[in-house]
Amino acid sequence: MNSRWPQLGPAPSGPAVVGPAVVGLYLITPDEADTASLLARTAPLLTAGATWLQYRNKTAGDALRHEQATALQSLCRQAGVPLIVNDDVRLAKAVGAAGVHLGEDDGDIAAARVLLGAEAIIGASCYDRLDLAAAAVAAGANYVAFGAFFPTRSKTGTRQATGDLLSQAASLGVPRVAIGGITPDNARSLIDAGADLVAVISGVYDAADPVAAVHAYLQCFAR
Ligand code: TZP
Ligand code: MG
Repeated sequence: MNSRWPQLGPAPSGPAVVGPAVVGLYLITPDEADTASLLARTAPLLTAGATWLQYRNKTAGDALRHEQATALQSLCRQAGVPLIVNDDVRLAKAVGAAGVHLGEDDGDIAAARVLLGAEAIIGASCYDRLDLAAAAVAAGANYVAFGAFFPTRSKTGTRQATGDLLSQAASLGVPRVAIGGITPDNARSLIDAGADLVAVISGVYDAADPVAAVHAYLQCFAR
């Protein structure tokens, strides 16, 4: 049983033992070169109610990524929000992040579990494929992400995911994350299809009022 994040469920390499209970907004950082600005933009969004924060920066070099991940880890610890590092399990380990998010070219999930330990949050990009999600959970992932669901300008070369993937993935017993072009206006359709978390970059960070945008996403989960 996962003691630090008990709601996440699965044994590191076995079937889920607790149902998915994490819900809400999975906020992902934009490519921001200015660390002070990144922190200033992100801090109020954590206070506003983001469930998890993912540090993602596709344009920064190693030194800047380390600086930013370290700073965000401090911010997240203060806010009580788990920080998940995109792409890089060694960076996640180095800064003491809560977990890592791995795509199909980012390394082995089982190896990440060994490096980060049983309590880490390890998520996998599964694009438009249920078989990848099943394999990820079998390897020790404790959430799976599908997308893109809608057109996005934040990533190129995305694959089109559909809502039935979210409902089919319920049997995996881990939280299901939906990503890609999600707005407060279309999030509800994905939540209704089974998304436990909606992962968002531009819908929050590019909003005229990012804190209000966080609230609008969270409102989509209200029944
Ligand atoms: N993976 C699939 S779509 C996407 C990622 C990282 C980008 C999501 O960004 P946005 O701005 O919320 O569409
Ligand atoms: Mg990746």
